[in-house]
Amino acid sequence: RAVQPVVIWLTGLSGAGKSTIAQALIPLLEREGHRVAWLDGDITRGILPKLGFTKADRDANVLKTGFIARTLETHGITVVASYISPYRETRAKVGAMCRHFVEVHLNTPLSTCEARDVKGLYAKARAGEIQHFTGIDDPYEEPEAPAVRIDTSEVTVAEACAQILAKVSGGG
Ligand code: GGZ
Repeated sequence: RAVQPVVIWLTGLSGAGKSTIAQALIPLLEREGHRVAWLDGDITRGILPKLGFTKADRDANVLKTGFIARTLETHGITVVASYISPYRETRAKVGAMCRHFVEVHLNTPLSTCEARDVKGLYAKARAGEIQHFTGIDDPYEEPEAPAVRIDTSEVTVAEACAQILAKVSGGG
């Protein structure tokens, strides 16, 4: 019997570990029989017209992604989406669109994300070279009741994936 598709939505600050966990999760889901599509903010943002980081642009980015996720889910594809998606209400709209939605909050502390600074963006934001950077001078509204909350400064990638898989297999 085919496994039930699911939309796994990873939200959190830049550097919280969204893309890393998404990539680690995909083969594990595939092993359980899911066909998986990965939608990542940093990649889909390149699709024209290019969106910026105002609330309107972030909402458009997230809602369009939600529509794609829902469409894929309808056709039997499990989706792993990794987006900062900073606005609670917008995430809720996406959650309501999807049939089986698992919200995962990576609540890695800002201090850890900033220390990692993989792309040097936090340094630029602190220097005022980038404006409206999430966590620095732009908001991040934490989920109130996510299916899973993971601080990637405290658990390994494998442990984080296991926690998410437990929710997926358990019906969200
Ligand atoms: C936040 C920014 C910004 C600003 C560029 N604020 O960690 P990254 O680098 O590789 O991925 C982040 C990406 C954010 O895209 P999302 O589509 O996930 O954002 S949202 O859901 O809010 O629409 C980050 C980089 O772009 N980046 N400028 N000002 N992140």
